[in-house]
Amino acid sequence: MNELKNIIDKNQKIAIFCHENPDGDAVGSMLGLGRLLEKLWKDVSYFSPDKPSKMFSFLEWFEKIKSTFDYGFYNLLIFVDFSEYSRIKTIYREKENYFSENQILVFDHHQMLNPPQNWTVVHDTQSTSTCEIILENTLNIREEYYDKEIATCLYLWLTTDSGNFRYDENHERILKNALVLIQLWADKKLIIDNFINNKTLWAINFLKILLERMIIEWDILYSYYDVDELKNYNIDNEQASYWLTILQEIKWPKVIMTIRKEDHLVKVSLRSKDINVEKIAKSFGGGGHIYASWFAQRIEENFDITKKEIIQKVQTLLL
Ligand SMILES: [Mn+2]
Repeated sequence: MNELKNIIDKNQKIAIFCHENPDGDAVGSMLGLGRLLEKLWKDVSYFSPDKPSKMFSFLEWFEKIKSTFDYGFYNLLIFVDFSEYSRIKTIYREKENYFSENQILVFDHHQMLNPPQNWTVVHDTQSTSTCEIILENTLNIREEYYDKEIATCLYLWLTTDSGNFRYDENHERILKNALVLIQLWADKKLIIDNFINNKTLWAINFLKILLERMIIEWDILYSYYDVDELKNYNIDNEQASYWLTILQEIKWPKVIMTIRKEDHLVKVSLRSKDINVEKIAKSFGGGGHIYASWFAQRIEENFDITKKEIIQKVQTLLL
């Protein structure tokens, strides 16, 4: 893509943003792309609306990610893994004009509605990750700058979002790209050791709570928590929601969910092996992937009532 090459060549001072509550795809694509740009002698800054989970802190350059933005001078702003201002709302709301006055480059795989005039978009909803889009669109123009660290960052999505090749449909494309990253010396062991095989006893104790609260209703299995509880276990949101991967290993339920209270919102993550949970999530105004999706609902009265309403609605959608 020549347009992409031109934009990168022309602009020196660059700020990269990921979405709030960043997942592996967001952190991996931000740090991987950022390192590639720094190797091209660009001046790169990294911003996240909130502090990324310490689960990703093993990545080199993780500490470069700042959670307050300076609204200073940049030639180019890059958005990775999101294409709606609502996903960087704490940064956006402070100075909305700033974003309409700057040149913006977007890498994303989520559904996108009419991008504004000042955006250049590298977009593929068929792709399961932004890491993959970045790899496919930059390796061909800048292969000589790729190194082990870039490949390791971009590999992160395969362990996190793709769950080590468990959640996705497009096996050929994913495995091909995994091979490309491995040939570029992506450190798969570093990621597995630090992301999978590293649970603290605190985190396991929290899993115990989730299992105790587990409820089975018809074809739905769910558990729930309040994010305020997490500080008792010394874990963050990303570490807590990781346990959904254990619940989803249970054989029979059609839909597996974790329901968490976060201030005045209820946030729901859905998993399935054979039901399109993306459709369910969309009917609540959320989104995601076919077998892994999420949505949020506002609490009107209290957490229990909202939780109950959500379960009932999901049940009717399953009929
Ligand atoms: Mn993503």
